[in-house]
Amino acid sequence: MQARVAYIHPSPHGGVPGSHIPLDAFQNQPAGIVGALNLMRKQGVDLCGVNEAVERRIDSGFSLEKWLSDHRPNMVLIELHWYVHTHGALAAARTAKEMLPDSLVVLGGLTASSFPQEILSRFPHVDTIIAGEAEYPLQLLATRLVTGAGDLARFPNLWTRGPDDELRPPTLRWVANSLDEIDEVEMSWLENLTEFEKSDFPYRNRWLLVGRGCANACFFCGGSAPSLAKIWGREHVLVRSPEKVAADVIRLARSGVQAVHLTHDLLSLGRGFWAPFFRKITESGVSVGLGNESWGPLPDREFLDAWASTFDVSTSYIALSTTSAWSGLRKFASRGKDDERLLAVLADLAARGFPLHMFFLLNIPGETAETLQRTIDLAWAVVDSYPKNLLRIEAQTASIDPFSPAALGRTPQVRFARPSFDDYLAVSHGAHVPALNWPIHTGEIDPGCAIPVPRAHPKDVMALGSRCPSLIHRWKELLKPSE
Ligand code: B12
Ligand code: SF4
Repeated sequence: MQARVAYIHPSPHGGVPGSHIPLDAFQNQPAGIVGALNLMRKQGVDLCGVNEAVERRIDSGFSLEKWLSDHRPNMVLIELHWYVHTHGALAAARTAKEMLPDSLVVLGGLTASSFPQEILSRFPHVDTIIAGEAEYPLQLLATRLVTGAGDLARFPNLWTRGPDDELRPPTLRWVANSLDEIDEVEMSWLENLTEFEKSDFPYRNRWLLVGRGCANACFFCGGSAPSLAKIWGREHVLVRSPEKVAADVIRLARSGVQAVHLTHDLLSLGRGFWAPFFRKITESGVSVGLGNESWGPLPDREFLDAWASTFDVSTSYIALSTTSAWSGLRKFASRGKDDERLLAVLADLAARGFPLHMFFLLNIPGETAETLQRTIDLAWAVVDSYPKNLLRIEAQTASIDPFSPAALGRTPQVRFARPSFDDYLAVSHGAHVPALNWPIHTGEIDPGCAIPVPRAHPKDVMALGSRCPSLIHRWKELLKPSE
């Protein structure tokens, strides 16, 4: 029997009328799906994959129908991990079912895991949902496809429909307890792999899975400790061994990849992880860049020296999620940063020629015109002092992930409207969703202290606009400056 599986990373909305988001936006695929799909291949299935957003970047006339009719899979795996793909994933499911009525259409990822009942009862084109971590359930699905043996209703994490279309929740929950023996690198099954590797940067880069879960509880985050406990039953952070992660970086570098971006922060993992990781890469002699986002701790000199002597700094980047210039608001987002050190670290990074990405989160509960002005002051101070060719600065308005601490009602100071599945549908085609962005009730939140930087003047603020339009957009909205 033919056992062909197709994996689809959908574009954000698949072309629903009135959409405001480009169809080639959001080209990243979940790093962890690579290993899970490679496990299926080990069971003997023939795997092909397509990234609709990348295909549309290459050719705006790309047709998913045609791709499916060329490959004719008998199982179609559609990724609904990030909620920004909600419309797109459902559009892809419809296309797959209409084209190939006998194929099994499976959805999976964090967002699908958060709304399995809603999706199965409203969208008949979806046959089943893996609501949880996927390695083992996908292996079982692959074996079933190859041998015909196995009852879907008994597979862990799998939501199905019964004979009368009644919804059947999984009878078992499964989470991985090791990711070390899985191939997280091989991706020759993806169409236009080299183009995929050029998403976001002009050189070949890959995201690499370092682990699963996070010990923090930022109010907006659906990957936080309480969220993953709720959505997946993941009670502990799982980290791959530093030697295995290093071996993957070396393998990627030898295949021509110029930079590897890690899903988890080396600084949060600590010296016990990064020291052996760096050592193994130095011993291999490969030249490759590294991408790392700090989840809280700031890098010290020892770490930066080790990084600069191990990796190619020109294709590296370090991301700092400063979040807000007000320490009180940052604390709310579990993103404590030592203010005294922040400016010194920025000077050190600039002197070493590190590409820097700085992220700010706007609209944190408790934000006022004054806290926003101080964030702008800080952003301007960075723009003014950091080498322009090395700096990328971004600001996003806070939104609430499914099952985030905010959506779970675990933010004692502030209550939020719990977003519905329809809110995420609206987000994925760019409609304005106020319920996602504004708290119902703001309590007393300690605003903390401001970082000591000079105040930005209106002309500085406008100059910042070319580096980070969203900061200016929000500033105009809140402060209504007289220019
Ligand atoms: C590193 C990271 C990124 C990296 C990319 C990492 C990558 N390529 O995997 C970058 C910075 C690019 C990124 C971007 C975004 N991110 Co992000 N990211 C993370 C972070 C910190 C770790 C990711 C990780 O390793 N997760 C590991 C686990 C969660 O997933 P996994 O192993 O890769 O995948 C398993 C399952 O999800 C499942 N699965 C996944 N897909 C599929 C598909 C099928 C068919 C099946 C069956 C199963 C399945 O199987 C896998 C194996 O078990 C998480 C937070 C966290 N603690 O997890 C946020 C997080 C996942 N990101 C989030 C968001 C919102 C985004 C953005 C939308 C932000 C934005 N507005 O731009 C974008 C979308 C990117 C895109 N599509 O292009 C939210 C998601 C909430 C939600 N439910 O949608 C999270 C939870 C937290 C957050 N707010 O930042 N992100
Ligand atoms: S946003 Fe916060 S809770 Fe979420 S992964 Fe990052 S550090 Fe962890």
